[in-house]
Amino acid sequence: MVGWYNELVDKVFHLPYHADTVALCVLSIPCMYERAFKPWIEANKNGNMLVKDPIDECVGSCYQKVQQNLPDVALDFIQDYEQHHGTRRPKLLVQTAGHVSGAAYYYKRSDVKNDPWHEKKRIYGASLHPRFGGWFAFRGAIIMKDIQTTSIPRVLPHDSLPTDNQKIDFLDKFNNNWQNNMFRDVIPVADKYSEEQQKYFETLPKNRAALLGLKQNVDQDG
Ligand code: B12
Repeated sequence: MVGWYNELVDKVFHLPYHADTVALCVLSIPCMYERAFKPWIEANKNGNMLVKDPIDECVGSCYQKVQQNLPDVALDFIQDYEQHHGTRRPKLLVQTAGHVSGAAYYYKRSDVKNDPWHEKKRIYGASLHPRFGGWFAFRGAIIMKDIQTTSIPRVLPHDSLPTDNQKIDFLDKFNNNWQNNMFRDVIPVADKYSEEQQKYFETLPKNRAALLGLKQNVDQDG
C-alpha cells in the first residue's frame, strides 16, 4: 500500500497517491538474465540504437507488456533509476518499498544496537531477500492508481540476520567490499547470478553494449 511507504519516508519522497492505493514492488531474481534479458537482447539486436541502459530498457519493455495485458487497469510505473528533474532525487526508494511490501528486509545503520563505525562514516543500508540473499535487484514499482482498498494484510519481511554481528557483517561487506559480491552470500541462497551475468555487471556500463554485440549506447550514465 502506498500509505505504508509514505508513512516511513521523508515528505520529499512521498508518492502522490491516496494512502490506500495498491502498489507492487518489482524485483529481478537471478534467472532474469537468461529468461528475460538475453531473449530481449536477441529480439532487439537489429532494432534501433539503444538510448538507455539495456537492462533498464528491457525492464521498461516488461512493464509495457504488463500494461498491454491489463488494458482496463490504470497503471503507473516507476523504475529504480528514475529521478526527479532538477533535484535528481530518486523517484522511489526501492529498499523501503521492498521492506513495506514484505519482499526483502532493509537493514539500516539504525538497526544495529552496538554501532562499531566512526560517527562520521557514511553507512548505506542494504536489503536481503530470504531466498536469494543479495542476488537480486529492485526494478521499481507498479502503482494501480485507481485501486484502493484497506483489506490487504501487511506481511512483515523476513529478518534473516537477527543478531547485531550478522547485521554489522552484512553492512560492512555492502559498504566496504561490495565489488567482491560477498554481501550477497551472507545467507544460504536458492540461486545466484550465472558467471556470464556476473561478468556483465562487472563490466563498466559504457562497455556493456559491446559485450552484448550491440551498437554503442548514446547515454552511458547507467
Ligand atoms: C543513489 C544510490 C547509490 C549512491 C548512494 C547510496 C545511498 N544509499 O544513498 C551510490 C553511488 C554510493 C550507490 C552505490 C551502490 N549501490 Co546504490 N543506489 C542508489 C539509489 C539510486 C538511490 C538511493 C538513495 O538515494 N537513497 C536516499 C536515502 C535518503 O534513502 P535511505 O537511506 O534509504 O533513507 C530512507 C529510509 O531510511 C526511509 N525510512 C525511514 N525510517 C524507516 C524505517 C523503516 C523500517 C524503513 C524500512 C525505512 C525507513 O526513509 C528515508 C528517506 O526519507 C538506489 C535505488 C533506489 N531508487 O532506491 C540504489 C541501490 C540502493 N544501490 C544498490 C547497489 C547494489 C549499489 C552498489 C553495490 C553498486 C551496484 N552494483 O549497483 C553500490 C554499493 C554501495 C557502496 N558501497 O558504495 C541497490 C541495493 C540493493 C540492496 N540489496 O539493497 C539499489 C537498491 C539499486 C537497485 N536497483 O537494486 N548507490
